[in-house]
Amino acid sequence: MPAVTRILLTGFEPFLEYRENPSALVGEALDGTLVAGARIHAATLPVAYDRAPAALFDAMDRLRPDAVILCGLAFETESIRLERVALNLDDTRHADNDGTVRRGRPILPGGPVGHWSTLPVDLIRDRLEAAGTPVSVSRDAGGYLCNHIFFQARQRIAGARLDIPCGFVHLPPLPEQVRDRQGRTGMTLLDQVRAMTLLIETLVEAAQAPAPSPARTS
Ligand code: PCA
Repeated sequence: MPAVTRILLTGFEPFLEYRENPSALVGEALDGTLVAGARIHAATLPVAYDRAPAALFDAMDRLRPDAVILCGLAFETESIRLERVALNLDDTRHADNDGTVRRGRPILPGGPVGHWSTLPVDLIRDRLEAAGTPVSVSRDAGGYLCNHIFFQARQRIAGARLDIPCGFVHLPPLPEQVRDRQGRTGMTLLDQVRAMTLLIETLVEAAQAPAPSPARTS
């Protein structure tokens, strides 16, 4: 993995009944800051199948980042949820912010079934766990906009043969968003920002680590 000095960090605008989206707020908090020597550039994407990819590609073209970290809200989770795979599939009954519903539809007909995250997912989980941050690893990012943009980003990076890590992180709701839900706590914005900072530090350090030397044969 080449050195990481410029990171594109994306979040999403509010959607459905969620009036605030912590992913955009985390981006706003980290925008312009330096984390482990890498400059963070945040962008907030529309929750719309027809508009989100153009907004992402525009930010990628302008910035030419050496890592892309995509974030969104998963209302049902209580942890920082690292996604392993982006599927070539839009599949949910929920409408996007333009009123579009997509069910059982490939994002790129004829394209690959999916793409792996190229973030060091297991290393990040271990580091967050060691720091006492609630963290989980999930197989895929669902069938809505988060999976959609994850697939689009990875497809573009793979298609252009860019050697830049890219992955998706689902964030839990804020405490005030789950106040009336029994047994739920949510996660404060400060804790989410701290968790994302540690995630970015882990990524930057992993990119700096020397490549393993070839095995000796003698
Ligand atoms: N979460 C949704 C889309 C936007 C967001 O923040 C999702 O999980 O697909």
